[in-house]
Amino acid sequence: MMSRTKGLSAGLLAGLVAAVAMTVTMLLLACVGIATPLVIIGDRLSVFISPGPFLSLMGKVGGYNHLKQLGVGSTIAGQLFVGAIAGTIFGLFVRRNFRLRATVATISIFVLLPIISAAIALWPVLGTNYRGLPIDAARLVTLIGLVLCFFVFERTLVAGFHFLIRARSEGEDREFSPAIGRRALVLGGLGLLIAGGGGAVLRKLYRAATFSYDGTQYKGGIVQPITPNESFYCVTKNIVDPRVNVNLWHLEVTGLVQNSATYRFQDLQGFTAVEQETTLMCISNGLDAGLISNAVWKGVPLHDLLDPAVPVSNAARVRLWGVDNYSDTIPLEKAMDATTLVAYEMNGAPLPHRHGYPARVVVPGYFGEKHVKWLTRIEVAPAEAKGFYETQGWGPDFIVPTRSRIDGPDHESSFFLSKLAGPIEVKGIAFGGDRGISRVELSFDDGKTWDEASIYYAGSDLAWSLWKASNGWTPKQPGDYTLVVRATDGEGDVQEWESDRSPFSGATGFHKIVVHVTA
Ligand SMILES: Nc1nc2c(c(=O)[nH]1)N[C@H]1C(S)=C(S)[C@@H](COP(=O)(O)O)O[C@H]1N2
Ligand SMILES: [Mo]
Repeated sequence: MMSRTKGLSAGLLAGLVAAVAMTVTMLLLACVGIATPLVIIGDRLSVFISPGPFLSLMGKVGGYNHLKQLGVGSTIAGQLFVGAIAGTIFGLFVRRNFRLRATVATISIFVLLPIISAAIALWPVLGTNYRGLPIDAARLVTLIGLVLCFFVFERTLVAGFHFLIRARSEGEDREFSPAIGRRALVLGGLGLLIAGGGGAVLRKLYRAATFSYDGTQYKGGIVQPITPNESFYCVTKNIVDPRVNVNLWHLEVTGLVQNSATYRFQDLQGFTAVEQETTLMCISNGLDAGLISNAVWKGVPLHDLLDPAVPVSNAARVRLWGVDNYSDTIPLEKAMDATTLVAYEMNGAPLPHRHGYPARVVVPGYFGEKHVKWLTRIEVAPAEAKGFYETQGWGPDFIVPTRSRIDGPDHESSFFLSKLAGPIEVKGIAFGGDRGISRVELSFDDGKTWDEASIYYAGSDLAWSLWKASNGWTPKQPGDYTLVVRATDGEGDVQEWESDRSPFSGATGFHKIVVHVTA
């Protein structure tokens, strides 16, 4: 029997190296779009964090991107830690009976047991695939990937441990310590080499990650009636977004329907297409923020896919699934609305990857979350069905309230009366969900008096309008001016601050800016 310390340290080192090898396997799988615990653990856990703590956590770590990095980082650290502990226990145990090549036992403990626990714990998120495999196939592929990862762990642990203690197992007691020391160096070096390779893969993934564009805003002087695709605001829950291979991709219509169906991309293009200008806005868009953009979408009305499926009598909602395992629900009635689309083109181009290629949902008048990207399943569901953010506790109201924003001049900007060549241009946007915009007013005295602004671009009823101060703005005297804008929607309702609205149903109120005018 080898000494306790030797069993312990050999196990610890072998376990650590095995965990490194397993983590690198996961990174390689991630490169080909297979879901691994590195990212789906975060997806699995985030539904348990309600929006309040979620936002404050996000604030503490410095934003969504940092939260995502923290998630991956702690998963990797956790895996290395658990691997090292498992290796140590293995070492302590095997030192008593290491002559046993305990393959059945080690496979049971380090492959079967983890795969069963992972399958149970991660079941709801296993159907994730970043190349666009349909959900059931994705679940199988994710499980196979997990088996591979655990197998790499088990084989590396056993081989590493036996490599370290070989001198002893050959029955040679003398010079055991120097031999194990040298072998430890070799194994540790190998571990570092694998970790280095993993670092290279990690950097490659980092470049492909969403950190560079998640949270992109569209506001200020650059705002045009139609947002160019490259500038369209962007929000994603993912660390690396899907890059769907359209040949692997399917669109399923299932759930509470009489006829389930599966469509390929060409089938979608075979339906009569509609083109529709629609503005999207994120539920977390602040009063002055730019998580809002406008595009012309082309696609198939959702009801053309739901009609032939024939929803059954207890059908009440439609749950829309992305290949990234994101989901959200809309009322069946809204799904049947002629303007709710499965869109595959954006401003005349195929959907860009980050905006949901090959197809996304467009649900006019509802917050951005409902516009599910990388759509792969349309599930007709009962009334209690909930999506990703709904489970977190966002809502209960997902209908966009009327909002408006001043895009110019900038907040806290200064003007010299003496240097003004002409009136100051004051302009911005107004958005009334799917109700349109009928009027925009502007105040230069913090809402005491209001002037009519002119709408110089009236979008469709599903889109924003662009407005400006009719004759520009010529301040009469120096001072600090508070500019406020308010819009009236197509139904005649004036934008207001809704004091009783849940803080997780989107902000209401008015965008104000302060402008300094000096002599
Ligand atoms: N599949 C999937 N769809 C998704 C999301 C996501 O993370 N995954 N994010 C949602 C959110 S919160 C918003 S605001 C919009 C943003 O769409 P955009 O990035 O095309 O502007 O997509 C929604 N659809
Ligand atoms: Mo969003």
